Amino acid sequence: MKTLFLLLFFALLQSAAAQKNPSDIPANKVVPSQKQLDYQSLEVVGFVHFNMNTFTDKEWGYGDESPTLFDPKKLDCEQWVKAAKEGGFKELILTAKHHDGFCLWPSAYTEHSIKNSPYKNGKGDIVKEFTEACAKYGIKAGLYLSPWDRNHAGYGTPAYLTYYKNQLRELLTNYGKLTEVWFDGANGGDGYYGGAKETRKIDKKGYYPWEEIREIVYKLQPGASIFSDAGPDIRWIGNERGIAGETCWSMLDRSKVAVGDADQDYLNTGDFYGTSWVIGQCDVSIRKGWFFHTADDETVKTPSQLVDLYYRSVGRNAVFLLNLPPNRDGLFADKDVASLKKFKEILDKTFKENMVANAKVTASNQYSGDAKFSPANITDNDANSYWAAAKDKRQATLEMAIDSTKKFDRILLQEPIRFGQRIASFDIQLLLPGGWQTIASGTSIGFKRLLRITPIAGSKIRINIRDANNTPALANFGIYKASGGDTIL
Ligand code: FUL
Repeated sequence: MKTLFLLLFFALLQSAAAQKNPSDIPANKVVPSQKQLDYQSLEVVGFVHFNMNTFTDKEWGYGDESPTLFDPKKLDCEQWVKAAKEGGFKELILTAKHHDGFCLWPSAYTEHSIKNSPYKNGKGDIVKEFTEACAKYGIKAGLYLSPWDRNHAGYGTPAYLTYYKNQLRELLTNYGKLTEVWFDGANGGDGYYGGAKETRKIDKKGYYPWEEIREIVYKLQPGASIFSDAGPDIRWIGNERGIAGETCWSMLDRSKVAVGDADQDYLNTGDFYGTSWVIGQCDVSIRKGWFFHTADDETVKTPSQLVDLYYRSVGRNAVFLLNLPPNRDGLFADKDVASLKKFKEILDKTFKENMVANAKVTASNQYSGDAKFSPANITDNDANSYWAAAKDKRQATLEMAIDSTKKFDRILLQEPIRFGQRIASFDIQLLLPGGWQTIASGTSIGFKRLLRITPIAGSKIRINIRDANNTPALANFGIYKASGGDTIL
């Protein structure tokens, strides 16, 4: 009797809890992993192209450069990390080995490394200094290990693949926690190759054992995301200008892409029908080249140019990967550092005040009467809470009153992407004295969509969701006034 009573009591408790916390909307078939959700929320990450090319003034070394040329006199990885942090960067990725094959760590598998350079009399290890500096300042660390190696005699044969995997294991084992491993698809063919000095063509689809390489990464660094043209976690956005497609799906059909052999337009927009979740990453350099060249000093991107790129990358559902190349001393140049700092200041200022924070929102329909799906959730500045439309609906409108005396020119929308990327088409409308007017339109939203318009004010704003691949849902909505420096439309 007593047991029965207890059982009944717990059953009642459970059902009360269920009502308090009704189940979420059903997720799409294609959703991000927790690792991808975490990665996407980093928004801005940095590349550090620093290696032999820094000393030879090249972009692609041939592979015959003498290690004695590598000699950064004032190298300070903490300076890099501090500057990146001040710029709002959440991760840095170092080129441990670029195409010329020179290694920034004393690899046991080659003499073509820092151990034969004057740097710290051959006792240095820049991968170590870098990863330790990242850990010290709480910034995530990633590594780039070029698959193409113009120094190695065995490049193109199975011997090189063994070498490559050994190097990968060294990097993944000896340097603490990594959050990203970057696999470059570039391959120009010719090189030194141990003195052969010839052109070597590899079978783009068959040479590298990508499946095995991925297993090595996941086994040794389960927290690391893998970047390549083909993902699987993060994909190239298809250009080196830092710009995602106006329409940018995180979904991709991975059978259509291969490392070093992918349709750039396809990567740029992703695939509405894609069967895998692969985050778009927009890489671009703060200077003309990927490596530091004094001749590029005038090309350092201004803070407003960087802000513009933020809108075209993060604001289009991708991650912004900005390259910051240290100079020959081994330091970021002052001009680059100043640009980064201002970049963050501008963005912080623009997005400081959401003019619809905590606004009362009404929706044309709602998933259920429960507060869990309430339209109020889109203005609560919490990316986890969300509004969802009624089951089986693909369209909805959400409306709120706004201060008609205050102009705004930036609009933010976020989907709760843990349920998949759903919204395919939307308009933003404003109530003006003459009636409703469409002030912005878009297709995909995803993790974050930012729209820039000329300053305008109205008495009500409406989000008109026109199409979706499942019950549409929104996590956040905001309108803002751009700050000084945030000027490019
Ligand atoms: C390219 C490389 O060839 C460039 O040198 C640079 O590393 C860039 C990020 O990727 O494919």
